Amino acid sequence: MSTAKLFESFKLGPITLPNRLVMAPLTRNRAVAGMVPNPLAIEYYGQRAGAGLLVTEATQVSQQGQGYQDTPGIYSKEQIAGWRKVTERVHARQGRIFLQLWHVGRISHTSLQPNGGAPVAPSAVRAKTKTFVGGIFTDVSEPRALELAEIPGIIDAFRQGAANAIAAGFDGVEIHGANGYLLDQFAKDGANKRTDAYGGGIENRARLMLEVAKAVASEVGAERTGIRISPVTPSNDISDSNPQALFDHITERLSALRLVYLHVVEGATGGPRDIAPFDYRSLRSRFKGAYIANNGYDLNLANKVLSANAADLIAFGKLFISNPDLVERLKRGAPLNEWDKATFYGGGSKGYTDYPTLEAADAAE
Ligand code: 8OZ
Repeated sequence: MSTAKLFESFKLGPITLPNRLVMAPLTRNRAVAGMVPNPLAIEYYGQRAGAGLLVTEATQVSQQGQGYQDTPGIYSKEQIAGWRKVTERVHARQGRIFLQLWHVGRISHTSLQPNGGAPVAPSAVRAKTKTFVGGIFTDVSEPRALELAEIPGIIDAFRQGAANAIAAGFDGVEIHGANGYLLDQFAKDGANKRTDAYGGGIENRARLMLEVAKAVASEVGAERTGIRISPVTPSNDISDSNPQALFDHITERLSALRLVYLHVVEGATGGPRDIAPFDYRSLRSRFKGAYIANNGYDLNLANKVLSANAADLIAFGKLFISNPDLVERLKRGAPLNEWDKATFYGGGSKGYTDYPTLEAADAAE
């Protein structure tokens, strides 16, 4: 039985996590009519309640914020009621869960948008990437630039989404500022060509992410507000000419807002950690709250980074898909189930709620 740092408790704002493992946000495309979470999500998240903290799959704050088929929302009464059943199950199993607030920006398709309109973006620059709609991968649609007068509405959708999440029983929210979606599009100069207060230099490009963070924190409390960033990921055709300066600035401002955690995708999301030079310690030292490290961690790297005090918590993605009892397995040095990529996105219980726990596997022998 391991007594490594990964299995020590941690105080995250008002809540105490029994261990340092976070289940990363994972898109699963199983929402039902009205973009309500699938009833199976109750069992899926409930099975994983042993994580120090669960972060839900990315959840759009408005219809405009949706970019893929069957991703859940947090803007209707039915969605809130669906999520309430999830938080009740997780809490009944002594778990803790944050909801990830999402707006995809230009990574969308007209078929998902209100009245079949164009997806919105900082600038009318189409991403060279695909989305998943109507059961197939297809090019994202040509976006239109948001008008200055529309920006308060975007901030308000995040604020309302956060309020709705708390109404649904979540312990807090994570703002999705990563992976080439709307807030990352505004921050990075590969996608943001604006000439108003939201474009140009670093302060202007960072503005929307910081205004959203401030609005969400004032709605639900900074001690219940985390944020996820991915400084150098090329996901969704995003890029920036000087990510270090940009994210040093963003991190200082997020720290001043006293957000409870900074969740950092180190390297290319789901890919190489060393895709581009970046000093993550610079973010760690600038941020007063908790630092969650993510991307390609295993038990050894996690313990090494925690021991060096380079992070407080470690987020695991794919390993949590295939191992509902990941904490127990790592603690005992038990074998891990392999994940099945074919059932990541869409479908039913297969590859979702049917991965066995150690206990179930032992009982079956
Ligand atoms: C995989 C498929 C679709 C969306 C992200 C929300 O990368 C996602 C996502 C991941 O943050």
